[in-house]
Amino acid sequence: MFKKVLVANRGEIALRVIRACRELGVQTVAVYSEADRESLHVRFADDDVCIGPAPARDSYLRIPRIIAAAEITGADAIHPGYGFLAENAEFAETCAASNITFIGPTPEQIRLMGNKAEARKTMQACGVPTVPGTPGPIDDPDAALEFAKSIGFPVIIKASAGGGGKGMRVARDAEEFLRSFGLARSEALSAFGDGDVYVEKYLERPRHIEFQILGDTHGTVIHLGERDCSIQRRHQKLIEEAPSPAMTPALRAAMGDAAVRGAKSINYVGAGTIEMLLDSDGSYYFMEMNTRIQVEHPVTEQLTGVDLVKEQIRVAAGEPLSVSETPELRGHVIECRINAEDPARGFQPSPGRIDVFHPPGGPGVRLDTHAYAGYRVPPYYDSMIAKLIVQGKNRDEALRRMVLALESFIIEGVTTTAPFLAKVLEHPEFREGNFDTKFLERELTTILQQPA
Ligand code: MV4
Repeated sequence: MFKKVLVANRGEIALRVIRACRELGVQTVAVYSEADRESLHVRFADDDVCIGPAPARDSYLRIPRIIAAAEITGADAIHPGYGFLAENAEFAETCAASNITFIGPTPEQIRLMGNKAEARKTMQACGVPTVPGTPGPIDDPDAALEFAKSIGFPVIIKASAGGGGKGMRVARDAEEFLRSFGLARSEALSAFGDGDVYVEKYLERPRHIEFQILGDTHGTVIHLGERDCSIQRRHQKLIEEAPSPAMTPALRAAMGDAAVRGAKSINYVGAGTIEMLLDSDGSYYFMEMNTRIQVEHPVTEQLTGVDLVKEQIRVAAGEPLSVSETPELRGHVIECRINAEDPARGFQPSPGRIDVFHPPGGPGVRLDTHAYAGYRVPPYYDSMIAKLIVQGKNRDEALRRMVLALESFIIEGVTTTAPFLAKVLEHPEFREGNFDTKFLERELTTILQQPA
């Protein structure tokens, strides 16, 4: 096992990783920007190093500074958390070159899945269904248009180097396609330094279903069930739950098999997520693979009883997974991401001092947060201040517990999305489990107009 792990992140995930290290008897190092000096991850770690000014590009994204912090403190491994450098193949390579274990998959696996067109090909090669689309990147507008006509409109143009909704454009006819195609290519080039795009049939109202994967260096790859992440706004997930209300045991077996087959085909090591689209007719397609621990991982932890962050650390140290098959899925789990944002003002960030902080509790309630009374939410990073995770014996009990937990969560000083989330949970279509990736966009004004 490692002696000392450097946590290359901030906020709630840095705390989450420090806790897992503690349980494993591993020492920890926090790195922090000048804006995070007062953060809990700095206080909870055994050692801490300031790595630069507030902007992430000058601190949390600076590879040489993080490597130097590990060397100075004698850390033998680095956990990247999510975001920042978590899916940066060059960072994983630099760790290896410095004799530091990167807690995650190999640089090759990160790079392969980071290219969404290559990831599609890899999945097709092992029989995982993908949305009908071009065999790879396509650069000639006329050839691309001919292809779009052959599969039929609407289509979606996606950047190979994109992902998570960045660099996507939907086209509903030939004229719009030609306009969007050129724009998509130049946007991809300026955003990612790679102008490659590919074209897929656009599914109008799919559900976003993702499978949690764990692999070890001994050849075991398993899935831990799905999460339904269809409740999103501008590609930011707001609510995640498991099991998916759209799932059946037979569909889970088929989709889970496909996810494991895909991960096995690249000898995947560590925690990863296979994102799929589930169409209203029950057909499902691989969309992309995330090679990191995800924000919503606690949903799966509560449903299965498996500590995913401890598994990541064990696997990186060469140990076998502590579970060899999909565990029993226990009841129903929902997660709400609580952001310091004002829904009434277009979800504008609401940074500042949290004056009062009274967290909810009770049976089946978990709160992953770095916030406390007196904490100042900095304006430099994403605005998530807490993840509220609630479990019940079934979906109805989990929903009731979540509404009560949101209503009894007292936060003063910053505006949060908690009251908005409670209203989403009370929407009749959400209650019925009848929603898709377009639900929030469609119902936003109705929900905003509801009284609290
Ligand atoms: C799609 C799609 C429909 N058809 N691809 C969004 C994130 C990125 N992983 C890919 N995404 C999508 N890809 C095809 N062929 C729908 C989404 C999608 C989405 C699209 C528009 C608005 C919100 C969305 C939420 C989830 C997924």
